Amino acid sequence: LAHTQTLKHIDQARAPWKDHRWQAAPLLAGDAVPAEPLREINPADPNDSPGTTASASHADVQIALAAAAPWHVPAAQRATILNAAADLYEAEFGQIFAVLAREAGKTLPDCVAELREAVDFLRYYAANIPKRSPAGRFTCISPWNFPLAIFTGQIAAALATGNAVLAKPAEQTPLTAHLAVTLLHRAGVPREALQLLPGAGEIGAALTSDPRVDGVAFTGSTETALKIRAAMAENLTPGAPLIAETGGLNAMIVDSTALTEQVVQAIIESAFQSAGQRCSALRCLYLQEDIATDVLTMLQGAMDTLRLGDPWKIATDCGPVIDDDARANILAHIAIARREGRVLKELQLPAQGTFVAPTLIEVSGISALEREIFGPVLHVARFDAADLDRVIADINATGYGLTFGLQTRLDDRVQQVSEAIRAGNIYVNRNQIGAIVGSQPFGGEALSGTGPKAGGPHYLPRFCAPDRQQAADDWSGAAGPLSAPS
Ligand code: UN1
Repeated sequence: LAHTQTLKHIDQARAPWKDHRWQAAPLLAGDAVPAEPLREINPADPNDSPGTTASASHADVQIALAAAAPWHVPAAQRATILNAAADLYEAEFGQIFAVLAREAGKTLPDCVAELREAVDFLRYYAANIPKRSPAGRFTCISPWNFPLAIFTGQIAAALATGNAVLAKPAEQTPLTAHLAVTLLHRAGVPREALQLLPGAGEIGAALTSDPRVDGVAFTGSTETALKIRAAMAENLTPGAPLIAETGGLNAMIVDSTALTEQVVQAIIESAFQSAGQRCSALRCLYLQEDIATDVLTMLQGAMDTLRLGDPWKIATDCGPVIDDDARANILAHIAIARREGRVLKELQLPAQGTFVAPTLIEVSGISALEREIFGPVLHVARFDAADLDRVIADINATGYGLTFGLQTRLDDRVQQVSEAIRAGNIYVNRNQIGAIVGSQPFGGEALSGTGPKAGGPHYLPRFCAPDRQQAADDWSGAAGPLSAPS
């Protein structure tokens, strides 16, 4: 009953925002150059527009860079203001859930998780400010898949340490970003310390290749991270930090001692929650031969119970993918598998909206995947106990190292496999999405990111003025951040 009442409460808080039109525009410490606003579309319903966006221009980038000023107040005052912003986020949960659903296609459980994570970032960083000077001007470039949590996490880290932030949200989710920045300003963050520049990749490029920028936080594709690193090396002061969280090709190994019902639940959540649009999501499932047929039967049964549809509906498990381009990209991949007769299961699609049906595809192994498929597509391979070392080698050979899941009841195997797998986050006997700020910091290795992990103790120091020797060591790339696999 308590649960039902909570849902009713959420529903009531969201209701006034069902037909609201939000507006996104540059929020600068100066006057922006007016631009023609473009209409945004709800990915679940092409007839619904959540609002309009006026993008930032190159002139706006110049205005923002000239006006940016580090947040020179005592750390305790910054902490008070970031905590006040967290309070405002919580108070505005109805509006936040509504914009997340209508702009990003987020289901209610995803909205709850996203607000929780954003608030946790604000409070965690506010409570852990190091006694060091800020880097200076920090560009934060965030992805559409966590338009509130990752957007807020980057900004909160840069602000907590006293930087001036230039925030470039994903092109697909400017409305959520605009609302977030409005709340941060209302809580007391000065405009000079936090400016918003919605726009396409070229705005991000301008904000990462100007010598006035002292550091960059980026979450998105590995390809873009490599371009940013090159642009920074050419234009920025040597040692300027790049904190990148990028893609993954994440695997889970299930051995024959695992608890099968628990495994099926963990697989469903890891592969299909958020319509598979998390960089942490499970892409390739390895089942030990002895139990593979049983697990696959249960998994397909569990997929049948997934409710695919309007994310505004409380019962929906799986919403749309972000836009037409994303859908076309995923469907092209499924089409190849279908032609090769490898599709084991595919659900029915809703009549409209940019949906991709949760799909199960058989593969020989992870090396058959050429790229990260960012959607509700799960690949499954079988392995024999004697092949475990080869499976681990294949997973490491992808060059990525973001998340990894292991399901087993053998303690020795937990030890052995987690030492052998290269991944930033290894999860044992649970799902492999949903890192927790403070207790499970999130980040990748190798092609999956530079570290340090967000929501962990080493993150904030990277937003501070580097000590020169440390900076030289970092930049030499000795640890191989974003290096290609050897
Ligand atoms: C991402 O998908 O870009 O562990 C990051 C999770 C999230 C982080 C995912 N907190 O699912």
